[in-house]
Amino acid sequence: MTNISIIQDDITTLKVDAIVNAANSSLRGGGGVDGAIHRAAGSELDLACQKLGGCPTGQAKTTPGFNLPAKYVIHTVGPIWHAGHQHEAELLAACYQNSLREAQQHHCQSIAFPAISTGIYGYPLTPATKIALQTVQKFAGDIHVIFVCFDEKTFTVYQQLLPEL
Ligand code: AR6
Repeated sequence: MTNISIIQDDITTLKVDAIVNAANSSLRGGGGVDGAIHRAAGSELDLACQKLGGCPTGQAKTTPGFNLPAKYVIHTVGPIWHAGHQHEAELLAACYQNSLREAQQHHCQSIAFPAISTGIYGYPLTPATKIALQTVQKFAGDIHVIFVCFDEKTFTVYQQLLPEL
C-alpha cells in the first residue's frame, strides 16, 4: 500500500528528496508556493528554470533544490480552473502522475506535494484533493508521499478524504 502522510507546514522547510512546485508555464516564478520556493532556493533556481524553456500544463520538469533542504524541485504546471470545461481534471491528474514519474527517474524515496491549482488557479479544493489522493495511490509505488497543506482548511479536507479512498 502507498505510504501517504498529510501534514500542515511550509513545503520549503522539508528535508525530502523532492518537493513539487505548483508553477506556471514560464517556470520563471510567481506568487503562492512558487514564489516561496524560488525565494528559499535562491537565484540559481531561476537560472536553472530558464534553461528548461517552460513547461506545458500537466507536465513536470526537475531542477536541483539549491539552497532548499530538498534535493530536487519538480516543477509542474496545474490547470487554471475554467468551471471544469477545459479538461482540468485530466490535467491535474497528469501533474501528479508526471511528477511521480520524475521522482522515480531521479531515484527519489520521498516527495512532498502542495495542493496544486487550489490557490491562485482556483481549482475547487474537494475535487482537487480527490484527484491528488487517487492519482498518488495509483502511481506512487514505493515512494513516500507527503501532502503538505499550508492552511487549516486544506489540511482538514485532505484528512477527511484520505480514509474514503
Ligand atoms: N508551502 C506549502 N503550500 C503552500 C505554500 C508553502 N510555502 N504557499 C502556498 N501554499 P498556489 P496554484 C499553498 O496559488 O493555485 C503562482 O503564481 C496554497 O495555500 O501557490 O497552482 C504560480 O506561478 C495552496 O493551497 O498555486 C502560478 O502562476 C497551494 O499551495 C500560480 O500561482 C497552491 O496555491 C499557480 O497557482
